Amino acid sequence: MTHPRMGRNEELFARAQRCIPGGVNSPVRAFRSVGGTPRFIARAQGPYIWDADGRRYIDLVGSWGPMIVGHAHPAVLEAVNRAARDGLSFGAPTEAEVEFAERLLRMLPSIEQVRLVSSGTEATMSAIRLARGATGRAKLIKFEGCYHGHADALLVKAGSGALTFGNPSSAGVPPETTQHTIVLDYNDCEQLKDAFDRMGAHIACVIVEPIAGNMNLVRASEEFLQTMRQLCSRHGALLIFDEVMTGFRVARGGAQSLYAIVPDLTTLGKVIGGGMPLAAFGGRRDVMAQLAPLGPVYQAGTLSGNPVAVACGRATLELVEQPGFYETLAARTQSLVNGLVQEAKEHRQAFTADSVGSMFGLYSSLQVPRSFAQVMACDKERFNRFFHAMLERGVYLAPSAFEAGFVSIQHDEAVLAQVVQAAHEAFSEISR
Ligand code: KE4
Repeated sequence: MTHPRMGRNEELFARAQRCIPGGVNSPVRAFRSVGGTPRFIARAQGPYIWDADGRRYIDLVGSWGPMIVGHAHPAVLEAVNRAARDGLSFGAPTEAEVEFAERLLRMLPSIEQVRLVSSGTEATMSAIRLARGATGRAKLIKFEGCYHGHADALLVKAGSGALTFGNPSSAGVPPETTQHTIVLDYNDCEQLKDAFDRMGAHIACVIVEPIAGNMNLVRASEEFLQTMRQLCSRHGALLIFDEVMTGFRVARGGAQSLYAIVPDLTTLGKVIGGGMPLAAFGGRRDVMAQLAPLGPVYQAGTLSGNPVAVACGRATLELVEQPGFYETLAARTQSLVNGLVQEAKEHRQAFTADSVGSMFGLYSSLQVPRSFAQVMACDKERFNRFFHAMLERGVYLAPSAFEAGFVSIQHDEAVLAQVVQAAHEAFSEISR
């Protein structure tokens, strides 16, 4: 199935670039990694999105994670409309926020208290400030390939040596802002032990994606996370699980339930907002008590706990808590991965795939990567050819070889079979 020449998308992209930097409000949307013109989405429903030319795609990005119940779910829209009719924002506490906070505490027992914010970046930025305030220490450890939003202290690439402090990975971030950020290799226990041996008394926190999704999907080893937990406890540092992507995505209890590790703080976003601006950070009561107005660590937000966003998130979490939701979703995602791997093999294409719950990785490589270096060794050009061959066949993959993909409960077997059929044709095309 090929599509007529693009019209409206190119028109809109040209117009957008005149008034918005790069024509997008978030860089990855610009298709610069895969080339070509980004699709301007006009509407979405269930597993589908439609672009400005009216072309339909099976959506495997799901707004980068939030749309786990599918687009425009009737129950979610009804909840949003009902809340909106009662007003959009009050800048005052509401019962809905209390109920939502109680729901989060019930779903993630490691969270004893929680604060709602409006984006994942705000959640991680606040969690780091809180960790630094609660411990009185400045240093933080993150891992190359993990993304935690765009707060200054986190826009850091690995220094020349593993233990040198991070260098800013963005202009506009003064070196003194990142001088306390140590960047280590993901899944490298020796580097972690070495960092704590040398600086344990100065480390406020370790922040990690317990299953990485921002360098494509890379699973943490049990040993890596257990070592991290032990070292933080021994040295009085706080362990922050950034579950903005994995929370309520990889399992009902997030990645922390899969690894049976109790972090000191957890950050959440995406799924908990159901597509609206809602994120959160929470954890140990003694640590959260350091936050204003109780304690000395300041954090605030005009739209924090916004009633309409909370209604959207609540309706979404009510749906994901239904019996069998995660089991069904994981099984379907596994069947998609199996189908893609099978098609790659049949076409002798060096692709493989992996999934955890309804988050999946598709790698232009013969091995499932377990490190940032292995991800970087993937054949990006080959991925890009496959990406466009799939796009032409009505399947919208993440527009980067280094991003995870997402399946919703509305992607039933018939829809996923269409994805596998498109892959059959796409692999055949790029094999020519
Ligand atoms: P936001 O500020 O984009 O809501 O969340 C930042 C964030 C924090 N932590 C993790 C683990 C995340 O994955 C993210 C955001 N993820 C990207 C997807 N690669 C958002 C997409 C984008 O930047 O447009």
